[in-house]
Amino acid sequence: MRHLVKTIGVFSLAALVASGFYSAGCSRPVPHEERVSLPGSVKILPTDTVSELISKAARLVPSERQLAWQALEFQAFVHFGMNTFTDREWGQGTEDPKLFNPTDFDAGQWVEAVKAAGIRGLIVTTKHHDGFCLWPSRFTEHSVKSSPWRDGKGDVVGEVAAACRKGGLKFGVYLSPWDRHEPSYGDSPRYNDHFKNQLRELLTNYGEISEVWFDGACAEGSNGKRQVYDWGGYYALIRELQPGAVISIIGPDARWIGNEAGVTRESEWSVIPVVEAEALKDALKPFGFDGLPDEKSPGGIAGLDAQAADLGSFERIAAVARQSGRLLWYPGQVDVSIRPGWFYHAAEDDKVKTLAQLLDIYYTSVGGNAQLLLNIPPDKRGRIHENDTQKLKDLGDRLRATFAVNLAEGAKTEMVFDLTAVDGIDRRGRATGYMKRGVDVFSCALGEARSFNVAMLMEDIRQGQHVEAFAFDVWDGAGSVTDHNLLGQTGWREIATGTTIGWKKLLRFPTVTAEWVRVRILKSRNDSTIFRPKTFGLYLDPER
Ligand code: FUL
Repeated sequence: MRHLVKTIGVFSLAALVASGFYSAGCSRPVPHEERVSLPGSVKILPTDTVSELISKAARLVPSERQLAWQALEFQAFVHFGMNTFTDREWGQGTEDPKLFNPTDFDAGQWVEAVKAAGIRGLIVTTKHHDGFCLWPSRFTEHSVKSSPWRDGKGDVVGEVAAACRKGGLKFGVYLSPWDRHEPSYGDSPRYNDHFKNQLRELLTNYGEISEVWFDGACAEGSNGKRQVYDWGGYYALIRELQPGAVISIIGPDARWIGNEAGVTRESEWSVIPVVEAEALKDALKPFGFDGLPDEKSPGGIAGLDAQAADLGSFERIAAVARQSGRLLWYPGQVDVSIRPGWFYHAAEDDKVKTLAQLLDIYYTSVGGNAQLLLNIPPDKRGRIHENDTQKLKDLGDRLRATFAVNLAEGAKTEMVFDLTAVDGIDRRGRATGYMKRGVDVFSCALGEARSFNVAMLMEDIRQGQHVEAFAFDVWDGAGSVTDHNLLGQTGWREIATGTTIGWKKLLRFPTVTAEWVRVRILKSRNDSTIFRPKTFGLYLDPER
C-alpha cells in the first residue's frame, strides 16, 4: 500500500472549534496557486485547455455578501398582501385597497414562529404582481395608506423590519417587477423610474436590507404591456444604497434552483458557466460583461436555463467555453411553500406540509449546497396560523435535538493522500489530465464507539467549490485503524456516496455504531477543502 501522509495534522476539533469557523486552524498547507482566487467571475475561452478550465473553476470564490448569505442557510419567505384577503394567488391590480384589513397583525409573532424552526432571515413580499404596496409609498395610492388598517397609518414593512431586528433575524424584501396596477407599467422609462423610486424607499427607510428578491414572473400576453426593465439601473441602485444586499433570482448574486418543490440537483454547483452570446447584458454588468445583446427574456440572468438538469458539470463548462462564456459564482436558493399556495387560503389549513416533508426539504436543500427559503403565509388576522407555527416548532425541535451534539468534536483526525487510487496522475506525481492529485482520505478516530445517523461535510468555499465525488465509510473490522489499514478495503463499510459538497452536504443513513470513520474524496477540481475545523460532523437524529 503506497500512500503519502499528506498532512499528519492530527488535531482536536474541539480545540479548533473554539477558535471559530473561519480561523485557519488546519495545518494543511495550501499550495500557492490556490491562493490566487477569482472573486465573482472569469472568462472561459475555446482556447482554454482542460487544466486551465479546471483551474479557473476551482479558483472562483464567493463575494463577502454571498458568503454571509450562504451562512444563513435557512430563511423565511412571507407572502402577505392583497391576495391574503381576496383568497387568490395572483391579483388583477384592480382590487380595492379597503379589502386589506388584518384584524390582529403581529410581526413579532411571525418572527417568533419562524425562529422556532431555526430560521435566520425573513423576506417579505412588499409588493406582489397586483401592485398593492405593504408600505406607504409616496409614489402610489395603491398601498396600506388607502386601507382601513390602522386608519391608513400602518406600515407592514416597517413593523416587520423592526420585529426582525429585535428578534435577530436578517430582513429582506421581495419586490415584484411585474405590476398589474401601476399605470406607467409598460411605458418603460417611466415605470423604471417609478420602480427605482420604490426601491429607493425600501432601501433607505428600513435599516439594513440583506436581500432583494426579484421575481421573474410576468403573464402579460402578446396584447399585454411590454416593459423593458432597467436591470442594470436597479442593480446599481441596490449596490449604492445597500452594498451588502444579495440580489436574487433575476439578479447576479443567487440563482433560482429551478423548481418550487424544495428539490435540489444531486450535483448542485455554485460555479456556473454561462454562454456570453446568450447573456442578458444588463444583468451581467456586475460581473464585468459588456457589449452583449440586450433584451433577452429574464428567466434568471444570463440566458441561464435555471431548470436545466446540469448547470455546473465539467462537461458543461467545457461546452460553454467552446462558445466563449464566463464562469460565475452563482449559488442556488430553494423557494418552497409550507402550504400548497404562496398566499394564505383557509381551505389549505389542513394541507400544511408534514414534519417528514419539511425534514426532507431541509436535508436536501441546506444539506445539498443551497439556501432554503421556506414560505409561511400569514392569515387574514395578520398572524401565522397555529397549524403552521406548530410545524415550524416541530421542525426546529427535531433539528436542535439532532445537531446539538457533534459526536466528531474532539476526535483525532488525519488527512492522507492515497497514490494507489490516483486518477489522472502519473506515478511521478505529475498531473496527466483532469485530476491534479490523487485521492484524499480524511479519517476520524472518535476515541470510543459512537452511534450516529447523520454526517455533515463542508468545503471551505472561501477557497472555492472543488469536490465532484466522495464516499463515506465506517470501520467494521477487527482491531484498530492504523496507518496500515486506513486506506485499505477490508474492514471498511461504505455508508454513503455523493457528488458535490459545496457549502454543506448532509448525509442521512440508518444508525451505525463505529469508532472510526473516513471520507474518501474520489474526484476533485483541486485539493478538497473540507478539512477545516467545524466542517465535519456526526450526529444522532433521536427519532430516525
Ligand atoms: C412566482 C410568483 O408568480 C408567485 O406568486 C410567488 O411569488 C413565487 C415565489 O414566485 O414567480
